[in-house]
Amino acid sequence: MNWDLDFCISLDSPIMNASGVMDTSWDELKQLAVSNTGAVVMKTCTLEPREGNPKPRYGRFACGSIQAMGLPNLGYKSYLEFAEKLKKLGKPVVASVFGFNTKEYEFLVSRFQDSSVDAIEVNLSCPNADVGIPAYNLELMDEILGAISDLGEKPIGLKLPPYLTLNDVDRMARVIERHSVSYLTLINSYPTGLVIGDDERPIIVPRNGFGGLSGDCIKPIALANVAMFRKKLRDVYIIGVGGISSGKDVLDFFLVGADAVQIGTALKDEGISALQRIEKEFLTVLGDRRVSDIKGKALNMKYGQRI
Ligand code: RRO
Repeated sequence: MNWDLDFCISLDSPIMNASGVMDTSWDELKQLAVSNTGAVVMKTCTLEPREGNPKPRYGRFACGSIQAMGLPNLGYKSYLEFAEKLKKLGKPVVASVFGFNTKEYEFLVSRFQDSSVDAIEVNLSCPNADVGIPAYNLELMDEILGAISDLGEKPIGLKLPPYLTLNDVDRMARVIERHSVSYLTLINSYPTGLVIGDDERPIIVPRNGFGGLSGDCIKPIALANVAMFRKKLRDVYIIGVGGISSGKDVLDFFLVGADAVQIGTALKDEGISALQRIEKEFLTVLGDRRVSDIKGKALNMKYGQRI
C-alpha cells in the first residue's frame, strides 16, 4: 500500500498503537510486530522496573476509559533488548521514556539514541507520576529539552498533555521551537477525571479514584490540540491520538493537520484486530484521495509547503 506519507521516519502505515496499550511485555510487543501497526510503539519505560499502582487501575465507562496505571514497565534495559529483537521482525520501533527528573530524561534518551529504535517518544505528560506533569511547566520543559534534544541522530518526539487555550499552546510552541524536536504526539490522557460506578464508589482504586481520561470523551480535545499546534508549529510533524476508533476518526485528525495517528482505547477494547479494521475503514472514507490531499483541509492549510 502506497500511503503517500510524510513523516520523520518511514512508517508501514499512518495508524499505529498508542504507547501504553498492548506494549509492555515481549508477548504483547511480538503481536504488534506482526500486526497492521505502522510502527511498534513501546510502553513508556523508566530507569527501574515498576509494578505500577494497585488494581483495579483501569476502568471503562460509556464514553471513554479512566486509568491510573502508575507507569508499570519492565525498566529501560528490557526495552533496549526488545527493540533489538523487534527490529528483526521488520517494523519501525519507537521507544517511550519517562524521567523523574531532567538527569533521568537525559540518561534514558542517550541510551535509546545508542539503540536499535527508529525514534524516541519522550513522555512529558504522564498524569500518574507523583512528580507532576513536566509539560505544564515552561521552564522545566526548556531545561529537559535542552538536555535531550541533541544527544544523537534519532528523531525525538514529545508526548504532550492537552492544553486548554491557544495562548498555552503558543507559549509551549515557543519553547519547543528552540530545540531539535521532530514530532509531537498529541495528546496523552486528559490528566484528571473521576468516574463513579454502580456501587457508588470510584471505578478505579489508586489515587482516590482520580485518573487519566481517554477514548471518545477526549476526541474533541485531542483534535483541538492537534489543530492548535499545527497552526503554531508548521515544521514539526504531529501524531494525533485520543478517541480514535473508526476510519472517520482517523480522517478527522488528518483534516486538522496530523501526519499520523495512534490508537489506544479501541486497541484495549478490541485487541489487535482494531488496527486492521480502522485502517480498512479509513481507506474507505479516504476514497481515491491521497493522504496529502486531505491534511489540514478542515483548517484551510496548504500542505507540502511546510513553512
Ligand atoms: O502508566 C501510566 O499511568 C500512564 C502513562 Br506512563 C501515560 O503516559 N499516560 C497515562 O495516562 N498513564
